[in-house]
Amino acid sequence: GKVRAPTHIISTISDDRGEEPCYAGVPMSSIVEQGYGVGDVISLLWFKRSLPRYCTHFIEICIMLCADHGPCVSGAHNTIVTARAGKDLVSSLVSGLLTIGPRFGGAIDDAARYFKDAYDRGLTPYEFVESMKKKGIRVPGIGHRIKRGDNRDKRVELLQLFARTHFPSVKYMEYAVQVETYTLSKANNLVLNVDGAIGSLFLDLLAGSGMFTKPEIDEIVEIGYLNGLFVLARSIGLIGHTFDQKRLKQPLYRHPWEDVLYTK
Ligand code: Q5B
Repeated sequence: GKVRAPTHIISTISDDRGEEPCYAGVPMSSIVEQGYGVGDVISLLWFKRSLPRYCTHFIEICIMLCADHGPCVSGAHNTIVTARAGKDLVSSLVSGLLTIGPRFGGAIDDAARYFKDAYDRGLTPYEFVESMKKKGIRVPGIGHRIKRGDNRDKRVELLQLFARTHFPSVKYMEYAVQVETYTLSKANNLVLNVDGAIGSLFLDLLAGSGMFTKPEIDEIVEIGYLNGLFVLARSIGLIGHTFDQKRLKQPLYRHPWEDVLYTK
């Protein structure tokens, strides 16, 4: 019989060999006709399945809430400086994206990993936070430059409200809130931040929706899908900052000498 030559690439999420491209087996015409949104498309292309509406709505809320946070945060700052150096859209975008990491916007996966491990092992918030301190690791998803115990992050409150209303269970988020109560007793800036809220709530989505097996959840957390939400969302804002600088015809940026401490 025929022998199939081994392929160089294996792909399982999309297929464009037919009359129309399919995302996880769903043709584009169905996506449009069924009124799917970007949350559904993310579900198909990232998780290879259609998720219930409350889950896709939650994904869309994450995207909308993380789209931008003003010009002063690391990503926007880099993008603005790059655009003002006369670089193109893609260069300006990626220079901002490259700042996303463990301190800025890229703590969602680690927040999910550490909160899941601590909750599943039955650690009290005290045991969890103090064990992290002993290891010299900052608790991912905790702490913010400007948000405080008496000036909470509205995004976190909105995500929590949505989940408490629509999710079958919010056990991981409630655990993260208990961790926050403990960290706030140490310092007023150690609030549950947007990365920690998304990380813990996505654990609740994965565990409570009934759409994922336990090994699938472990794989998603281990591979680290969730920083993708921030990367995707913040790209919207970074593209906006690029257009803004070009529209305003801003000149080359040079940091003022007065704002540098020159020392030997
Ligand atoms: N301390 C976020 O730090 C920040 C601690 C901690 C234990 C912690 C810090 C942190 C974990 C990573 C994380 C996501 C770097 C943040 C985001 C998106 C954003 C951004 C925006 C947007 C802030 C002062 C004292 C020190 C530290 C201790 C701090 N964090 N201890 N666990 N997690 N968090 N990142 O203010 O004794 O003096 O040495 O790394 O979740 O990125 O809006 O800006 O949408 O764009 O620079 O929201 O919390 O504070 O470094 O001076 O620390 O607190 O050990 O103690 P800060 P530091 P000590 S959301």
